[in-house]
Amino acid sequence: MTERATQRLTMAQALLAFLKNQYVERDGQEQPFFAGCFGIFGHGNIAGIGQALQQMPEFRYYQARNEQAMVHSAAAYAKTKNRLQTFACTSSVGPGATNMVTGAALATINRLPVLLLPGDIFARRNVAPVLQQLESEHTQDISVNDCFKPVSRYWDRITRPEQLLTALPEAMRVLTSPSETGAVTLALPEDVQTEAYAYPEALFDKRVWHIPRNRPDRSALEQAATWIRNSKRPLIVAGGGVIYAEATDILQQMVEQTGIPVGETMAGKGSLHYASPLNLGAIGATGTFAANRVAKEADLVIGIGTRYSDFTTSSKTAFQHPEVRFININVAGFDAAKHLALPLVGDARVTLEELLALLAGYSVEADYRAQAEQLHSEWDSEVERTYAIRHTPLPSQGELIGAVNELSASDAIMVCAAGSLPGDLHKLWRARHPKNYSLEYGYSCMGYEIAGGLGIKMAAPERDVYVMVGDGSYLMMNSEIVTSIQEHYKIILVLLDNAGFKSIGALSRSLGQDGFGTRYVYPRNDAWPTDAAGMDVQTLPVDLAANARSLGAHVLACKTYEDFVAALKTAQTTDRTTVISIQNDRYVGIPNYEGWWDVPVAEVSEQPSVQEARAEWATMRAQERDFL
Ligand SMILES: Cc1ncc(C[n+]2csc(CCOP(=O)(O)OP(=O)(O)O)c2C)c(N)n1
Ligand SMILES: [Mg+2]
Repeated sequence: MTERATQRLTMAQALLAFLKNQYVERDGQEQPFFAGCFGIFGHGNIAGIGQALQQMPEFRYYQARNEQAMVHSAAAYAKTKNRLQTFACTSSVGPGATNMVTGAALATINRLPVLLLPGDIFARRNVAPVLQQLESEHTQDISVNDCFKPVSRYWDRITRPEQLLTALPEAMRVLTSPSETGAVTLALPEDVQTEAYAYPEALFDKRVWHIPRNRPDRSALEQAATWIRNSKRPLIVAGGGVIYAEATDILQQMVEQTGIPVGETMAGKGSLHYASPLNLGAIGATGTFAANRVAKEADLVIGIGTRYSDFTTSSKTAFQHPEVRFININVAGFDAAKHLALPLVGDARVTLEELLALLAGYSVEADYRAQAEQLHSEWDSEVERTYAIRHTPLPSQGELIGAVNELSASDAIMVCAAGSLPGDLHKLWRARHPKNYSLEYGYSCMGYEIAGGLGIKMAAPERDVYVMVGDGSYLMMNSEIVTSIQEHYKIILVLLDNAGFKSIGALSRSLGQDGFGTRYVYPRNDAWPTDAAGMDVQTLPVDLAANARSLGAHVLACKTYEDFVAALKTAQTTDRTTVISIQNDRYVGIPNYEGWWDVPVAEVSEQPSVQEARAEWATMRAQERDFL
């Protein structure tokens, strides 16, 4: 037997030495898969991963403020890099670890690769309970890190150093798989991280993971072409997969050649330039009247890279043609099969190339194309109208969105995640390139915005990054302003303060509940003032501009639309993270344009407003389709 070459390293050192040598390649372009490691140290990782990072400065360590935030930064980075590069994230045991669970869920829902390395309780157990250990009287084989199982696409616990030899290739397979990717969690007991093992040298060889562009089944493709040729009113629903697969050019070619109009999902917005005459804009609950009218009568829906969330389908009410059927192009068989579609399981770009070749000479009827183009231009006028509103004394959100859109460079990236902004932006933002509109709407996680903006800026330092964030999200997590200052990644933060939850306030009113629990005001007589209290409320003594300033940001506080425009121009010239704060009106909303979202209303209530809302809900609920 030949003796294999080995290297004696701690488990943590071996893990990082492996990660450093992992590369990916797509379309012949190769790059390292990991850009470094975010981390917050405690006893659960300082002597293991911490020591290894210290010893390996070429695998760059980034200090974060909050473990949840660092996972958001990593996910946003991966999103911007079309999932071809990401970060590892190291935490201590216990609270540091469980802080990452929300980030893991977000990454997995959005199909974004992140590698999570939570510290874990001692494998040798004799000193238990270690500080922060949650014990179980039924088993010693459990820790809080088991919480990562449902939110990870691959989960493992490394209880012996040599288990890395089998765990790491699996972790990489999942992280680099377009269909399986998401959070990968390797729980690392704090003692095992520091233990040495003679690792085979081959573990540290440079390894290049090919990212495939899989092609769908040929007969399914031919059938899809026949279905398209036979349809009268086909509609494309463009999802995030179009952008990740870099299929935007071929999509545009397909649209021009066939005349099939396009509605865009939250993740898919930017698939086509907003001015493209067959781009009907946002589809679904937060959609445009253009996309929603065409969806209603479509007899064939071609979903590309979409998971058909309830926002996209208006809770299954968007597609009302009695014979409507679906063709789904998706790397994941799971998504391709939704709505009992004809599944084209494959990469969006190569699938569209093959499909387009089969559609040579085909185009929709001229009337249909003209109708779609007409709707596109009517919608564009509606955006224009909304951008031009000058509401006083407090500006409207629509005009502020318009200002950011019009004053930002066309290659900038706008980031958002939760609140009333995503719906308004989905409708109103004029996306000028595939990365212009970066919404996290899979998990719609309040607190993602600033951390996400940082990750995006790290992925695209040459571009301006505009983080649009509500006061609620800002209060939930603004800590990464500090990291952005520390690492000299400048983000421009547009903070829209409406003293509470404008979005959930409006939702609450639509359910007959009068905004209960959604205003940032003092309780009165031990009760919550609803919207009925009007201005007769005591507001909170909170100064978010001062808060941002205290974290080291440059702050521009504005009152009027004119101040805001001036601040946007100034923000482009500052040397560090800049916060533009402005109050806006809780009650001036962007209308619903023929979309719907199923939020069930209480079946029993003493309030007539709730009873009415329930009756209205029941009529819409009846329109939900099964697609069998
Ligand atoms: C972590 C998290 N908690 C709760 C929610 C539910 N939620 C959605 S929007 C929202 C209010 C957001 O407030 P703000 O950021 O001020 O935005 P606004 O609605 O005022 O535009 C809440 C509580 C969420 N999306 N994420
Ligand atoms: Mg708010």
